[in-house]
Amino acid sequence: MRGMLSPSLMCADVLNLQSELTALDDLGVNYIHLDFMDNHFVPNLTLSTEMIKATKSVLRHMKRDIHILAYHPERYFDGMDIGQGDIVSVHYEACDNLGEVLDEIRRRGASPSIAISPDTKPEVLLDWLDRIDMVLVMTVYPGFAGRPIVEGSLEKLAAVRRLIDDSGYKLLLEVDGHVSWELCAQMRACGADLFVAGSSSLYQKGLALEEAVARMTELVK
Ligand code: S6P
Ligand code: MG
Repeated sequence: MRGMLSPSLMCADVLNLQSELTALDDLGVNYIHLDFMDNHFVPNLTLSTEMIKATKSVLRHMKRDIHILAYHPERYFDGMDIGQGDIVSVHYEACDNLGEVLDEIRRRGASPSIAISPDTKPEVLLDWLDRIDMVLVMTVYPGFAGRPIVEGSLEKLAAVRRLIDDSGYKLLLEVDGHVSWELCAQMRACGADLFVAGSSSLYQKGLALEEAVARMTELVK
């Protein structure tokens, strides 16, 4: 399988989200990364549930890659109208009833995924691999765009890939945080399938979107 882009909408022009979405869709991008934050699990707020729900009405081919950086993520599922075709990542560190949350995502027809923050060990995933379709590895401390990569993140990404492959389950692996022009090919070599493209690549100021998408698609192929 080729590596796929998931541009992060919080890094796009937030005053023109509809045209940003349409442009990516027209370029054949596979996923759009939608961050939801509660200002508790992480000290920030980004897209609202209402905005995430509204993306459904404009997307044609692109699928929603929803990343919930919040405690009690299940409280927001109705508001985002999660369902068929969506990937929904919830944080291991934010759920005290992880199994129920994952099952609820599946019950709604979406693909459950576990996100792990930089200080969380890959081994915590072992108990959950049969209930998820993807693992999201955060390679920066979550909450903001433009953060530096956490040391040891590439090794961790490779370790998660090995852990998944050794289990025999066929799961996607997404990398989120400082997926830069310089690092994205190395992240691909570490086994990532889905690349969150933000301010350190696609949304660097002054780049034409079409060229940036083509260049990054080539780097992670
Ligand atoms: C932030 C969020 C991420 C960012 C992305 C930004 O915690 O989950 O998805 O939008 O990491 O990319 P960059 O290249 O600015 O780090
Ligand atoms: Mg994210």
